[in-house]
Amino acid sequence: MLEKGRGLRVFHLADTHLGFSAYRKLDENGVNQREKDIYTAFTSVVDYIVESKPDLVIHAGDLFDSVRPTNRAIGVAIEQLLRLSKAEIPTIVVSGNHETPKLKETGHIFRLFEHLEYVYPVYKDVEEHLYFEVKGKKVAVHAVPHCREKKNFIDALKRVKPDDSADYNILATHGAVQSIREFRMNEFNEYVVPLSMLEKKFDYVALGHYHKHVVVHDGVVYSGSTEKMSFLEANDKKGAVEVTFNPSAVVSFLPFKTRPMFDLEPIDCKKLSLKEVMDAVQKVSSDFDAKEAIVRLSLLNLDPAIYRSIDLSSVKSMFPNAFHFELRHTATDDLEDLSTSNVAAVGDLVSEFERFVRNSSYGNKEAILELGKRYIRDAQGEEGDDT
Ligand SMILES: [Mn+2]
Repeated sequence: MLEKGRGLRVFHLADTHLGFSAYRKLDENGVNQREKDIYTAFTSVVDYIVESKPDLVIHAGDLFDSVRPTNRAIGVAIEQLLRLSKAEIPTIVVSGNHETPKLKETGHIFRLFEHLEYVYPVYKDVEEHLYFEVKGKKVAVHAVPHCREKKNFIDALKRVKPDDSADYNILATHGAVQSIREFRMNEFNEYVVPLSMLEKKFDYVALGHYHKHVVVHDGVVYSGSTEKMSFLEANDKKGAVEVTFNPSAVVSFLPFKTRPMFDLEPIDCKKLSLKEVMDAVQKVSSDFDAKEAIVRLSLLNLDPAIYRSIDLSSVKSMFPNAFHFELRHTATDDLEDLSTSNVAAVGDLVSEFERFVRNSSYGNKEAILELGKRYIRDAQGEEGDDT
């Protein structure tokens, strides 16, 4: 052992979405400012990695926001991966659903990384097993990329298992862990990772896809994204995960600074006159600091006639320092995507379901439970059973 008392250290990040852009603000060169925020978030994390020199870096997918990133996004990716390469830090980059082409002939952008020393792109529609020697220990990283066909992904997940000859076994993949709680991003091409995968006793499972940092089980972790891609993420802390093995995985989340984003408490406009609505908005705007922030305000139960008479530019002018301000309104008190779900650790799907039903106000709980459990087991038989 070269460094006594210091075990394996792995840095885990995901969902950097290079190339993502939003809103209308441009910088002095005409580049979308939100796109630059996304680059800055990734670069700050790389700054930290180069400084802290972990033994391994795992990027668990969606490095890029799209299958055909712009020259600028590709430039940022290469520049930052080169820094890791020059620092001689082995970096595994697993393909996610955003960058995986549906058609083989499109070709995969990750091919560009093939010749970067210390960089290991995993994108060929099949699992790869990468071995590293760290301080006299054998570390196996089993990486399952997003695949063009769902079946290839599931089959690859079924095949991978810990290698008994290795001191540490790490699984790295990209998808929504099967659960009643939401680990889906509601994207048309996302795949579900069967829970049975997580029972295979890997020392650590590095997940990408879900944008909020969550420890799903002991050592089964979403690092979360490095920036916020929607208002659903407004209350999330963004960053990455540092894992030390002593010998089991000890996970610490490292928050990084991102542009502030506020999804403000909605104003209930029921029975309010136009003036009262405007006064309420004025009050909200004076209650917090919108400086350089992305801000959304929702007006509930707003009479359509009143909405038509609101002067939108004067509402906007109440948030003069905001980086971006948007107003949305409904005639009811229903805002579908209003909840920012607080996802906690989950058990297996059946027990999650059971807890959910027991805590509900349904009448015939036993009948629902019996039926639901049967459906779940059937579905797991299709997707998740690796017997
Ligand atoms: Mn994804």
